[in-house]
Amino acid sequence: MEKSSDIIRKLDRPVLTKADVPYPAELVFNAGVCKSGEKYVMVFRNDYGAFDGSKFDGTSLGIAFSDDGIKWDVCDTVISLCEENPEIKRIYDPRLTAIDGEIFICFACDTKHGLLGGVGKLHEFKEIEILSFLPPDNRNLALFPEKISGNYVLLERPMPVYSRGKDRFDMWVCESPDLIHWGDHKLIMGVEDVPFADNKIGPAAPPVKTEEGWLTLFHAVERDLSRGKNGWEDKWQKIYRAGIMLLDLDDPSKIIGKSDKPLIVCDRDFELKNGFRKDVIFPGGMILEDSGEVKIYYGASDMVECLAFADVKELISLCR
Ligand code: BMA
Repeated sequence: MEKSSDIIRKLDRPVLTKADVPYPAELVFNAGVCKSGEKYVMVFRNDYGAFDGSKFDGTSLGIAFSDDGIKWDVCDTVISLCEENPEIKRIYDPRLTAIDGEIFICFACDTKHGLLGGVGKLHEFKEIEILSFLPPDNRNLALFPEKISGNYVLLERPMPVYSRGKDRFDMWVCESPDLIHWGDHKLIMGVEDVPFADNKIGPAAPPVKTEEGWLTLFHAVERDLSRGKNGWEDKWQKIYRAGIMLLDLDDPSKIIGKSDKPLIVCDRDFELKNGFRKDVIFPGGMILEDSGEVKIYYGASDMVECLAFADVKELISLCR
């Protein structure tokens, strides 16, 4: 079986599952994580209710806190939007970024007129004030934890169906003075630049600053047409893996180096067994500790949230 990189040490169980959630929950995955003071904060996706063969009754965003990033307490209320918006069908796949004591949240948003990437501010760990949307179709936004050359910087993944052919989506970056107006969009990396992707790639967790560059996770998707039933649906042909690269500190559209091998793949029973969509690794959170330890939070098989550890120097070496 394919293995994750040798420098990855996985927690021997998921870090969060539906059993930890005090309200109806089925799939608990694709979380965003950041630190707020001494506490770790997690916002996770919960698909709940009955499964009709293609989707669940509903999707909500739950919130949890931890003192060590490993043992989590889930709050008994979910996150809501400050204002109702009849266009919005659901929001999901959150990524959290703490800047100057405030927590910003990027999320995917299904609307009646397309898929949007949203940027918002999290108020009192309860409500999201939506600040801006990237035009459809776009998803997988991740906000850098500080301004670069005076602007906020956002990783994005537009979905150009006509010009690139279906499902051939690449990784981009853009800037904003105020988190509302976005521009100067630049390509960072195409699907063809990742040896373990032939379908699409996309941003994962918000990048982490190191002396040598922005340590940046991404997800990479390969499609295997010989695959049949791999989970709850009749057919699931995609394989999602996590990759790692280093972006230039002053110009994050420039790649300093990247690993040509996957960093994290599904290689544990608890990531694979009974998975909703098997062989999916979808990282949404990365924390660099003072000790040099890096915590990587990732959804596994669209079913549970998991945690892997690595050393920051080893991650950088892998990229170089
Ligand atoms: C992507 C997103 C993620 C999901 C992944 C694998 O397109 O919808 O939420 O984890 O597919 O199913």
